Amino acid sequence: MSLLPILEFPDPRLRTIAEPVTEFNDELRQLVKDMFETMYDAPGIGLAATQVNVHQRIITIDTSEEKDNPLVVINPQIEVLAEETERMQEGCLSVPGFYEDVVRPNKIRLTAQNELGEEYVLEADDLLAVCIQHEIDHLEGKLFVDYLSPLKRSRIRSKLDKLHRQKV
Ligand code: QAP
Ligand code: CO
Repeated sequence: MSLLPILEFPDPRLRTIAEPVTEFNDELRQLVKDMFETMYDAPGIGLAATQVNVHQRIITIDTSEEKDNPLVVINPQIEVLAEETERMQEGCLSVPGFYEDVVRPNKIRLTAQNELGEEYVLEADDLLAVCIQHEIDHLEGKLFVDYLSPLKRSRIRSKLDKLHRQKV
């Protein structure tokens, strides 16, 4: 098991579009384990492979209080089930320290595969629905800051740029 380094905004690698997973092998299962370890350590409720610089359609999620309900989401597809939207304060392990409101559909149906390649269907609402959409955005090279005003986004970018310069 190992903790994986997380890419941070505005790293251009976060803009990569992820490829579908075609081989459900031990290497994939090890990556999924490492992603859970990295996510729980952060701590976070969702992590997309894009964030650890692996450009395949793989997501780990656990929105439970007890951190005992891991969800593996591979090759996801979603369908919006309701007109209602949810305004929720979102954060992101790739945008550390910043939280802003984002509006998204609040009821979805997810079709995805687990780490064995088995397909499942799940209906989600509220936090889980928002988290799934946030993570699928990562696979498309999209970040929650893209939903904010250009001014807010550029303020976040300069603050993180400054922090990154101090680290080097
Ligand atoms: C996405 O985000 C999400 O800034 C998952 O310093 C978040 O796990 C979906 C985190 C909220 C819906 C609502 C963020 C950890 C974790 C930070 C996360 C930080 C440390 C974010
Ligand atoms: Co994120």
